[in-house]
Amino acid sequence: MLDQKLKELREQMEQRLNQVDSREKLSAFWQDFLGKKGSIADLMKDLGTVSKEDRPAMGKVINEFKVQAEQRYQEYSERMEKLEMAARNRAEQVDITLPAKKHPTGNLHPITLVKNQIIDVFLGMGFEVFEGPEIEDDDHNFTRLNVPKDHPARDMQDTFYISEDVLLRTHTSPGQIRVMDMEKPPIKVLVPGRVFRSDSDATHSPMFHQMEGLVVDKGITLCDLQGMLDKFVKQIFDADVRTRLRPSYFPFTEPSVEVDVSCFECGGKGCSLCKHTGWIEVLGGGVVHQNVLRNCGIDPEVYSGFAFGIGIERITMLKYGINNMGLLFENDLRFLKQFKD
Ligand code: 2NL
Repeated sequence: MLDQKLKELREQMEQRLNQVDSREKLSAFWQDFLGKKGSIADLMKDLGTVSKEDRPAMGKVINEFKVQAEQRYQEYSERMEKLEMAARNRAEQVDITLPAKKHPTGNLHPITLVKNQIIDVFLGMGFEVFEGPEIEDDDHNFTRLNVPKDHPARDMQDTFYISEDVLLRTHTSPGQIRVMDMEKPPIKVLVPGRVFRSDSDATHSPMFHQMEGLVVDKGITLCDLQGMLDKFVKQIFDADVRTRLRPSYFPFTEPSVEVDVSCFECGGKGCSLCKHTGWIEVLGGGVVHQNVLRNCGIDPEVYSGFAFGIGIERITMLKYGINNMGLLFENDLRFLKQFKD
């Protein structure tokens, strides 16, 4: 009797297990077979009807069946876990080949880009960078730079005065005066910054950007200036541009020079960029005037120096082929976004 029941239960168990495809069905299987009111518990109860002699052997068989059912349950439990994990992985799968969402980013202003490029070139030559104040006094901006009292640059027409002797710096040179006040030679410094002149038309902005350099040491000559600036323009414009110096005049340098580069557009043959001269003026400089050194407590019998001034707007326009300076100050995003690198 019990033998027969056991055989049927074995078949039923395999049938049920074959249908198990979820945790719920597996739970139901456990309830029906191994639960308190399940088939195996029923078998145990039926054991009472078996004769005393057969009872131990029968009990052993039922127990073995129970262990077997538990093992099968365990197997399916693990199988369900694997299936669930696989289903979850499928559901949560991400396409790693999908391009990332682009975050809108800003970019540096072309003037800042060029300022940084110029600084990089001179850092490579061993210069240090110093920034002076934008509000200066007449003494640092003019007097100690050997600009005479009657010089037109000092005129109210050209300079923004805050009071009789306080003004917006007209060049970054007062910054170098401050460096010479603080440090003894050798000095090798680059001074970038905003400068102000009371001038406003298509080619002049009342605020523009300058970068001046100053080198003071024993035995510095105009040749050192030419050599360094030649290396500079080759790195900023093109490796095969040439330079030439033309005589010029600044109150703070003697001799003074304008530095031209051979036209990087036409190679010197003549085009509209170089106005058919083959040369483009890029900056001014010279040998530091002895009066300027003396005004900073540096003995011109022992030391000499060179200085130069670069207009950053001008270099930016030349480098990027910008024909209208206004574009650099209008902050039209359609213009500025073109400098994203
Ligand atoms: C230009 C010309 C120049 C200087 C700047 C300078 C500074 C000191 C002493 C002597 Cl502390 N010179 N600066 C010298 C010559 C030219 O700038 O055309 N800039 C846009």
